Amino acid sequence: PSTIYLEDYQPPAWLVTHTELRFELEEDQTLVRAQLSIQSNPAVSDRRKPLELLGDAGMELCRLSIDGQVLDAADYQREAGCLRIANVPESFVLECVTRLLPHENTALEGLYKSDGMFCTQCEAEGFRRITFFPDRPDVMSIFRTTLVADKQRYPVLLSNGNPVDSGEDDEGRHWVTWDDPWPKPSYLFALVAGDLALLEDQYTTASGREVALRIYAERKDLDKLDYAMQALKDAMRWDEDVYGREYDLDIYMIVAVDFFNMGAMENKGLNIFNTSCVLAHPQTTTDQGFQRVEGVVAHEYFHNWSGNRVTCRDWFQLSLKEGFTVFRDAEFSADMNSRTVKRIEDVTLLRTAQFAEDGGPMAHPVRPESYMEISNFYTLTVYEKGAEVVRMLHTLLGPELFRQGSDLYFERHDGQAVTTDDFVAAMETVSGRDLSQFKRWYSQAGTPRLQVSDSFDAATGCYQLKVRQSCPPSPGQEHKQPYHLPLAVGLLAEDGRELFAGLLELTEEEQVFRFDNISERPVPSLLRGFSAPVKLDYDYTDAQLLMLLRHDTDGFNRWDAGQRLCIRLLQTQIRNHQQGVALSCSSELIEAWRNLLQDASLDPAMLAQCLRLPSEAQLSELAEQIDVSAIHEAREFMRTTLAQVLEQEWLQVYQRCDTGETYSTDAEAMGRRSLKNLALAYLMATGREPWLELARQQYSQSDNMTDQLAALSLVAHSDFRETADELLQAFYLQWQHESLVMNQWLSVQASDPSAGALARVNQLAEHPIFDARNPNKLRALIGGFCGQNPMHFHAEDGSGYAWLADWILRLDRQNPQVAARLLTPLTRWKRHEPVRSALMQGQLQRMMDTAELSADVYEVVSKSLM
Ligand code: B3K
Ligand code: ZN
Repeated sequence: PSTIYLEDYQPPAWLVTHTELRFELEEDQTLVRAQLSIQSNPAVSDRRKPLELLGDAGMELCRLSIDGQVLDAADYQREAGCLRIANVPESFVLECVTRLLPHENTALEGLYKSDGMFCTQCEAEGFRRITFFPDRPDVMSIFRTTLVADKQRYPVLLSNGNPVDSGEDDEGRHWVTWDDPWPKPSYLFALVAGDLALLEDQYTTASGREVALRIYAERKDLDKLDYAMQALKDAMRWDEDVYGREYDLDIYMIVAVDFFNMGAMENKGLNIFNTSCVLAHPQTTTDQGFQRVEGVVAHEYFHNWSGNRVTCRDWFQLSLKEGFTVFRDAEFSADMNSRTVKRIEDVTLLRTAQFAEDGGPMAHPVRPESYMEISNFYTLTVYEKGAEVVRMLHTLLGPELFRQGSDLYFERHDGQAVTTDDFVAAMETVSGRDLSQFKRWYSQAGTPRLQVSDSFDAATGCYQLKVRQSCPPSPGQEHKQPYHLPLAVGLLAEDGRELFAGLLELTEEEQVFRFDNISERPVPSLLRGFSAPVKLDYDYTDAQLLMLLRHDTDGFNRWDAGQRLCIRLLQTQIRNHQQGVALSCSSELIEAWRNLLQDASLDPAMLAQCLRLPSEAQLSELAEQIDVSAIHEAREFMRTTLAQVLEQEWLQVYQRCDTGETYSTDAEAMGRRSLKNLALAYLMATGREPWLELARQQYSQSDNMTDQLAALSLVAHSDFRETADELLQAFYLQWQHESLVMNQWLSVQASDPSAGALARVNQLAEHPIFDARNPNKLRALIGGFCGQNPMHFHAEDGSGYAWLADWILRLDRQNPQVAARLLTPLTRWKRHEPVRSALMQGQLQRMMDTAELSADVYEVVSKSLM
């Protein structure tokens, strides 16, 4: 596979003003007739360039004509992925007929079938699997689409925009024509054909436009659509209130499909969603699931402006729409639920997975400079770090200027395909600030580190903070320039009084900030709210962290102080384990936790966050060199100790939160459930029988999936094997017809740390509910084992690594995108201790030596081995 570079970007020589498509959808084939109104791009001087259309090498071309004149094979050249026609007029209509085999499309890109219905996924480069087209986001076209299909099998025929015509013939087929008035890139094209049930609602926009809201799903899932509908209406209102953005078509549609490579897709007016991100019902969906549905529905809706009306010039600019939209959906969720808890969750993901990506072989800037396969760049860096970059702009400018900047951005670029520079330029215009140094966040990869030290002169009342910033090398970037970043800081007195709160701006490699009239030596509360995506070192004493945990006025930093303390203690125990020293747990931590547990005034959701130990994945990210067993043993030791010593307190918390209320998804009820289930987890960690009974009772008496699944997974992961098998079997019998619940059943077992895990996952792979063509099932089983079961995936004999490599090689022929994604755990091989590191490398090498890897897997494997 070849590498594409940002610096090679050239504007398109040819534009497509109108695109007319006709799909004849049949069981054994689909014929696509495309009529493209093409004209040379007036902005590009070299008009004699040949016309180049992109089209997948495997796609069958049946007919090609220009202005009605059929071309024969001598009139064009077709080579790997490209169709070239020389000597075309300045403007013309190209007609092209292709034959597709959607039922054989297992890559789930382009037109494919999911459980008997037709659907599409075109971002990033799927449209070229449907017809020949300049399939790049800076070619925007007006689409008119006709779908023809058997009326009985496919009563519902959908595409972007509004239905403008329909009819039927006397052979049982019917057709519908859809018109989308907004010019759009081909990646936003979509169609759906199937036998679907519908939940309908209405929304009136701020300016009075009536919008029909339609969510389609299989009939059996009709009762699981209300929550998504409410989330959609909330998101529409929020975008009007917070960004002044209204919806711009008469219909907004969401379709739920079971076979989908990612979460969802923002196709204009016709979002297509993974069922896991739209279906929600208290009995089958956990609280986390509900929140994901709310967040993803909002995310895709927000793309209508940040992505669709203003889109990306090229795929290097992906974070222009993704980073901004993730920031928007995070703020929406923060407004709908608990702001601090949402922030804690997002930062935990960033610190665990994005920091790991930043420190690994696939590290890339928020705006990458090159790629082999763009699908590999839908990453935590582009999405989550990209959102942090937008958040920093919001922090630096303040909410009012930021809003002015976003208004200007949408106004300047409506209907255009633009760059991250254009986004920042709008922010510069409204603020009058020079953000050129800030833009290094887009071009430099790696996680910056801040080293902070301080001094206090009691005689003069002068306190100084010295901040040094650095950023480690990343592939292709040896040396980094200093970043411009907002550092939110508070200074607290010993008794918790706040002596100062404000925002510092860091621009130099080393900078000293001076505070006068400080009455006593303060404890600094640094990087409040995680104001920049960096690692921060300051040499806190345990006592200072305990003080911050008790008194910090910044909720995020209160939590973070507790985490820092735990991490430090855990790191000591990891070392002890490695050196054969007996493990111990500090009495200060136990007392601090006892205080937290007894303080009934604390918000349960926050309390649950504070009492959760950092995950093994996060401890791995922080380790100099990853020692999977030492990390596991140290964390288990700490967990069990806290469980045993505070057993009575955990029970009281459990009882306090077990209110018997009927299920509701409001933030407080969710907070109580999360604390209750955390308490149950600690009780179970004592290994004592009464708590098994309590868990079993919760399992059988709960009226919702959150409590049921929490109890199930605690029992399933315990040493009480008999009860574990019993509940797993009961759960299976109860939910075998709910595909999404069965995914949970698979992941609970795949992540079970008890002996024999590999044999268990192998058995599950043969189970009738498992389907190796369904990405959700693959993520549950393979992702669950390799990502959630470290002790077994990293078994010392290398069996886990070989198992994953076997799967990757098998899946690569079927679905390269999913295969490349599942590969992630192996890419971290250099970070592990020598024995495992060599075993992981061995499996990567084995894949590398296999002929015919997809571009997706090849890119990840080859870069990992470099
Ligand atoms: N834009 C899509 C992601 C498409 C991924 C293609 N491999 C979903 C989203 O971010 O909203
Ligand atoms: Zn997105």
